[in-house]
Amino acid sequence: MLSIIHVADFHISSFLKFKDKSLHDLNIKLFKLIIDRIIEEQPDLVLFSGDLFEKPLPAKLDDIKSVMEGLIKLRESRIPFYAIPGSHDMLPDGSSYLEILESANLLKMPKYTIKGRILEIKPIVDEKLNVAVYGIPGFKRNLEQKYILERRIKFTEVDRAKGKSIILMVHTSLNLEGIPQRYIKQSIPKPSITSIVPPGLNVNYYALGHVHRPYPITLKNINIAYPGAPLGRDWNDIYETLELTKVYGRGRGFRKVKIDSERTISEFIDFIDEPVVKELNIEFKPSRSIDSYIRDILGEMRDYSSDKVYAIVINVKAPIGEVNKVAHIEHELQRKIKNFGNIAFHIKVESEGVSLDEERIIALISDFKEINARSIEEEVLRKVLGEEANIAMRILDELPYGITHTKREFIECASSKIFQILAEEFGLKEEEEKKNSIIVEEKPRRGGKVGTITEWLT
Ligand SMILES: [Mn+2]
Repeated sequence: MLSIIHVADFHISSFLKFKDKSLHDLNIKLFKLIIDRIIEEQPDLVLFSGDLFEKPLPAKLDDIKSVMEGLIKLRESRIPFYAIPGSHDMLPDGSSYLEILESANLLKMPKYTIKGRILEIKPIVDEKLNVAVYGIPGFKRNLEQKYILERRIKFTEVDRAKGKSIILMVHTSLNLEGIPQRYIKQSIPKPSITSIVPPGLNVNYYALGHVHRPYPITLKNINIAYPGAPLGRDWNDIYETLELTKVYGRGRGFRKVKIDSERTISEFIDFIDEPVVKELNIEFKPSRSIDSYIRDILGEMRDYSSDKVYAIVINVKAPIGEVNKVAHIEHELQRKIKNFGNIAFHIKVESEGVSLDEERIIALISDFKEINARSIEEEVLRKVLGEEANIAMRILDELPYGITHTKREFIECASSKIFQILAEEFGLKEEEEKKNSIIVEEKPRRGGKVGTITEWLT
């Protein structure tokens, strides 16, 4: 029997705003807690399904150090850590910090290569554990979903993997039954992932990452699951934690997986009880002073223990004329709470049905940016190019992100790719391609008018 701990979405170095510092520090504490818990559990291996860091170039060196120290501890305990990069780990050239950690022997990544239109994935095979682990990383622009939907993924070394326990790690959003609404829009159907597996390979466990809420929460006889994020990356995730505690009476954690020849059992283990998320509701009345609101809020915090981190969601209902008080309250609270060091708060304002929660809007846009950039681009291109938007999208998708390293390489590789695509789309012959390549180089410079793709070609 193979025993596994499945974790994902650490988002180390998130919550970098000064007012969220306690949450940033908590994330590091949780990472260490998880490492210690893993060592206690002594699994055969750890699967990490992407988004180790919030940004591809992590903003705090200290945090990188903490991550390395944790992984060193695992290595000393001889517990292998298999990881794939998530969309947040990936630089535009397709590389990630995980490669540095791999070269320091702190983790192992199932390899992938982009060969033309095909994503080739190669397993890590461990003969002693009798396991083969494949991985599909999370790309920028959700590109992995295109590879999956269009079945452009090739499993290599299938014969070597056959007969072993098979694991497929994927960083993407799947539309699984009962997955929360906030993830549905950007997700792809479940069969799209199960149907890319070549016949003869029986995947024992799909180790997913990207969805921050653990899924499923109570089911155990399931072989496709998200462990969820230990903390998350913004206040949307904090609200989600609140929902987890309120609706399910559960916290966050990881998944314990057991695979034998008969079946796979995987169980969500919640052992994280921080931050303690509290909700305060305040209604603004013209007659009340700012001080009195502050007194009320601080009064609520009086009983908070000093050895736990708290995240307070303050829901403010205010008539439109009173909204200006919110900034004052925020400022005052920050000044007063600073000394505690263990309380982060977030104010949501609702004014006559209009939500003015700036940060929530920004969070939504940034989610949207990450998740739905594709549909925005498509929309814009369709407006500008009409029918030819499809060709433009194809060009964008097939530009050599991830396989070129210098600007020069990129330009050389990109231009030949573009002409190949144009030739295919317009049915041109080689000769004409060459002729047109000259036109494209010269024409856009003149008078600053760039012209459309069809103009270049005619
Ligand atoms: Mn994530």
